[in-house]
Amino acid sequence: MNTGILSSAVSNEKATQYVQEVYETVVKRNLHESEFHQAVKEILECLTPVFAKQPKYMEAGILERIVEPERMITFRVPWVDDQGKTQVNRGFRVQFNSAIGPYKGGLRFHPSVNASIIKFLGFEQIFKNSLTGQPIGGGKGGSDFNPKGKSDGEIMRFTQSFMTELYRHIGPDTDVPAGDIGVGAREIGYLYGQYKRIRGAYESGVLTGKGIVYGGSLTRTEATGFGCVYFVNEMLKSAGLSFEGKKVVVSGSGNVAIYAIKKATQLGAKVVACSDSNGYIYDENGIDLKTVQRLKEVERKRISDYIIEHPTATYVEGFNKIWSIPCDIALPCATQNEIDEAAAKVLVANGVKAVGEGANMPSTLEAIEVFIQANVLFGPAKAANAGGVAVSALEMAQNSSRFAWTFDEVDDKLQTIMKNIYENSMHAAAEYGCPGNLVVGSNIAGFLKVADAMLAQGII
Ligand code: NDP
Ligand code: 2IT
Repeated sequence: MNTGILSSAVSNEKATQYVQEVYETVVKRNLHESEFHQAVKEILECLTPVFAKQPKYMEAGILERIVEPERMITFRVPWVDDQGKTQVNRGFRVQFNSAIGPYKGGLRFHPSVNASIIKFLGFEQIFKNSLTGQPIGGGKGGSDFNPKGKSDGEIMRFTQSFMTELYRHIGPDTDVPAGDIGVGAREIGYLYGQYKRIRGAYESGVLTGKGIVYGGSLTRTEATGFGCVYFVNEMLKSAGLSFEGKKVVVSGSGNVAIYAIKKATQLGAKVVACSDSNGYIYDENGIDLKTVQRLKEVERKRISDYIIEHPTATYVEGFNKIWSIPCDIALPCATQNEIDEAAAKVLVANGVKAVGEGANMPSTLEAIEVFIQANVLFGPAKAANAGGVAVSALEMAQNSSRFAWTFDEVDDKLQTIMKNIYENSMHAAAEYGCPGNLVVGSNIAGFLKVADAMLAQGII
């Protein structure tokens, strides 16, 4: 299972064999779940030096347990469309690991959602949440429901039906969902309303990403995109660089992409391109974010409409063609596996200096290897996009205290958290023999806290 991510780390035969055996069991037990296999493979390989140095984790079977979700829930979601026809979707919630806190992680509504996607996201979430330094376990959920082209009424009826089953599995101290692809402020509002109605209690902390008027946190909307840029800024600083004057390409045009574009621009960069699942826009004057926000957040239109208002910009059809644009900094903020080996090679050939993953697992294992071999500053997803869930945990803290912080207070905390994640990951990478490798460092730093909690809590 050698992916090439772990070039110089200290390992030994016993640790390598242990990791290999656990990986093979995961593949056998979760047949055809390629995204889940990919996420497990990356993490397990990076952990080999930990088992070599500290066999106690092997002896307690931490790995065998951590790759198996504590619970995986699947359920029917029936709803009636605007034509009066009955529709049925499948709902999921994986409650992966609660060693350090209640399960925490978003909900994704997208037709591609299946058990593999939910499990890869839930598995990543364990280590990401641990990295934030906050007391949150790992979970994820969603549905294969496609929100595109649906009326507000259809979205509400589907979402209410989804919560009518989900409510019995979640709670402020058990499992706290939030948004992800296809689940934003509107969906969280409907989900919260239905939960409150069924439970008959105002449990603010059961969901995060709520509207400000009913218990949401300032800066949560911005947190993932801002946090990703703060993280990349730390990487750039270490190399004596900054965002000032840099040419940036951001994929996607959803929640993460929009606020990554905003912060990168505030720090002096020029963001020349962004995309949706159909194609990308290129504007050499720098993307006009107000137009993108109105098109995607309010009118829910295609990104191609940008050129109607900005005729000097160009639109190119095709999902991941955006990586052929020469840039200094690439921020993939759309979806998994959007940068493959070929795209990574083109980015490197075009002189990319830094890549910050705003999306979850946007680079394939082969693409990551290309970046690492080329000494590109590489910020892996579970570190670079942890700002969203970190501010979600701050939202939970505010809900528990029945108190709200200002935008700047939350933003300051977010900046500190992103800096800590960077430093802790760099430290772990150096300690385990891969200095500067943030993929190895973030996996190890995220793992150790969860593993120690699992050790302390016995075989459960
Ligand atoms: P949104 O739904 O707001 O936006 C998603 C964007 O990515 C849209 O531009 C969408 O295009 C595009 N996209 C989605 N799925 C695909 C696909 N299968 N193929 C091509 N393009 C696609 O989601 P978010 O911005 O919230 O999420 C983006 C990424 O960031 C995801 O990987 C998510 O897991 C991750 N993330 C999100 C966090 C958050 O707080 N929201 C936190 C941490 C990570 P289109 O409009 O055409 O669908
Ligand atoms: O992938 C992620 O970290 C998210 N979608 C955010 C999760 C959260 O609970 O805020």
